[in-house]
Amino acid sequence: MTASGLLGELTGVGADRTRGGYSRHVFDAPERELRTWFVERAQRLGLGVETDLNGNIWAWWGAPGPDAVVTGSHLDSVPGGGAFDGPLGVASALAAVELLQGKGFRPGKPFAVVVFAEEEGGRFGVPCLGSRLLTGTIDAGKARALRDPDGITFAEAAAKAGLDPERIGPDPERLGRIGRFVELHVEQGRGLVDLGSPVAVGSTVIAHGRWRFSFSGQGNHAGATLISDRRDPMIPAAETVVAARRLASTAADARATVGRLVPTPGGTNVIASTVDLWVDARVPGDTGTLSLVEELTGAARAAAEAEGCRVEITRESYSDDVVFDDALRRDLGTWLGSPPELPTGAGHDAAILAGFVPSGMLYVRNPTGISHSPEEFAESADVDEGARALAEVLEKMSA
Ligand code: HGY
Ligand code: MN
Ligand code: MN
Ligand code: MN
Repeated sequence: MTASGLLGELTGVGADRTRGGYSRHVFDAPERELRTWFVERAQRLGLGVETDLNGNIWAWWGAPGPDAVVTGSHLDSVPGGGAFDGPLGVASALAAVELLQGKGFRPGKPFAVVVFAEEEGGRFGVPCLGSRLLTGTIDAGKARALRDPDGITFAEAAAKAGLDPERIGPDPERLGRIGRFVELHVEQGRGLVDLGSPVAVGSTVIAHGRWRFSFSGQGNHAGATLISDRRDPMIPAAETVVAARRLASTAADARATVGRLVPTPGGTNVIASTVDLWVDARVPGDTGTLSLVEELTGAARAAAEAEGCRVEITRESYSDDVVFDDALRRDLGTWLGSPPELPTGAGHDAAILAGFVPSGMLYVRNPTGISHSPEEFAESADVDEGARALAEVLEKMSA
């Protein structure tokens, strides 16, 4: 089955009728359906499948072992996301195995396809949760206690999915098996369109993090409360949204986004008592993101004080700049006839693993250049070209 054919099997799973696109979040019904699809497809290729203590799925071609060649990505999405971000890398990995098996290739070293859990953080708020747990780069207790919008903890959701919540945490045994890791991913920008190439090699991932700003004031009646008597948390929240854009516009190559803002109680005729918003900040380099957020914190505190409100700011996740392994990056380029190399502002599990094992990425052209949106796209011809490129490099890595 080609990668485009495998992807086609996922059409409609988790389609979000209200927001458009796909909403597939760790351990929810659509994501569990994708897990079942992956296990079934991997077993059809004769791969041995196991779900690890953090909900990541490993499909081994032959016996698990050290110095393994591992490829894969994620199946979960952002709310209302596209069809390719994540599943493209998983479908291409399965298609690459089938291509290699079809030509009679057998890996000369342990070989696995992996699906990481909750890469988008769309349910529990921390991106790359599965790969952070695998590598021990998130405190296990903090991870277990993460709550989704309905108040369900990750531990409770994991238990319902059949995991032992007490075992959630670092997995040095499985991490220790990985020799090198390559993730194929749809490009989340227009680089390849402008360069006229179907595939690129990843070079860097810029630093990025997520902060929660919780503003609290006095809930009250929208009609019976004079402006002079208000302590409306929506005001400093709105000023913080605008300040984030202003600060990101003045810092080189910076990005700051507020895509999620939740007033409580959320009535049209009600002055909110609290407003929570989340800032996604990303600036290349090892200090830019943190200093942008520091300035934003000052602006938020001043705005809150001016309105007689309080604000509490919590860092929910942060990742430093990542440069992918130099030797692997050069090998990927040589093996694929020197395709373009692309930096990215998008986070990936490969960037989490890069701190522990030589990791690299391949990108597949996205003609719209749009991602985290139903408009995310990749032509079938490019999808299948990407799977062939992945098969090529995996064969070289596991010979
Ligand atoms: O947010 C990101 O950059 C990635 O899609 N998780
Ligand atoms: Mn994404
Ligand atoms: Mn992704
Ligand atoms: Mn009333």
